[in-house]
Amino acid sequence: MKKFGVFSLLITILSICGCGSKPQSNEKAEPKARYLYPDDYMADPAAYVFNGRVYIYPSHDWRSGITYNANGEAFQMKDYHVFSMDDVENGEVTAHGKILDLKDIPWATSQLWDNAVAFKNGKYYMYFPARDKNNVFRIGVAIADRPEGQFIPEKEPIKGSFSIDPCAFEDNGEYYLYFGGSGSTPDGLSSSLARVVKLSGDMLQFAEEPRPVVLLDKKGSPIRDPNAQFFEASWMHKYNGKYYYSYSTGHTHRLCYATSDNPYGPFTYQGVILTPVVGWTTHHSIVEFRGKWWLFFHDSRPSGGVDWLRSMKVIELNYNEDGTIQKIKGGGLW
Ligand code: FUB
Repeated sequence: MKKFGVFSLLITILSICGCGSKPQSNEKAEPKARYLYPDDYMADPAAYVFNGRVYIYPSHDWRSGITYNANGEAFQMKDYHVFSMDDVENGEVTAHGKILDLKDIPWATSQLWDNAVAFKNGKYYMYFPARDKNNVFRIGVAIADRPEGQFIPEKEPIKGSFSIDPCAFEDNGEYYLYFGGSGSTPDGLSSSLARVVKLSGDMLQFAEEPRPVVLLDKKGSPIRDPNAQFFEASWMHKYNGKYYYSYSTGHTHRLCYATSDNPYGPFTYQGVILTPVVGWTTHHSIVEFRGKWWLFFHDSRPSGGVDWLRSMKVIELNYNEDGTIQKIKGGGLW
């Protein structure tokens, strides 16, 4: 995440007070989105249905004292919590508490960012990124018997893993991990490339070399428009037999999506799911629960626009008859 600066902060402040002289959008906050946990800052909400309930696994933002810089070091998350509910619209959100702590992960040193959880053969597997002892982002696994945790981390990260924002996805009994984020490759290069990899049968390793997630425009050419290019925040869901790959465009602050007939892609760009929110980052998950589809996401409105103090939200997501997703307004002014 190479991104923050005074300009970013200024834009965010203008977004919040709605007083930018040249706003790039005049959208108002989406009224129907529900903040899920006003008691604390939680971001990157990864939502799943386990045992008839929705479980949400966010990143846990806090005031570490580090403010914005080019490497995203303001995001010093050091533990994970889990939340659940049985009614997305109005139900009580149960906070189950802490499920994994940085100090208990032998290989990790900092920055527990967006995670993902998968269920297989009676166990829950959490995939999470963190910086290792060489300051490189790797992806680790932690295992639990229940969705509420506790999650016990493996001693080493996944062999050959790198980067951030894992998304675990099950399809016909095979498990895939989508991941990647600009600036978080081992060589430190900015790489706007997502990866997809099949997981091993024991869920603890990659079963193959990660492959690029190829995103094409409607003419079949690689996407060059910054408003549509991948930056971070991979998510995969399936709808009517099609694979929907969604992601953040980073510097242009949109959540976009592309579809394919194959979980490996290539994916054809379809459009914007969520226009910019208040705050620099945008990150989400999409899940079906009791016949409705939901977009879980975050924004920085409750913190007064602090990019690294985000709050998780949810809003219903609707499809058109042709399978395209109806665009949702994020309420930001980027
Ligand atoms: O929460 C830390 C990082 O911010 C995530 O990994 C990115 O996707 C962005 O939301």
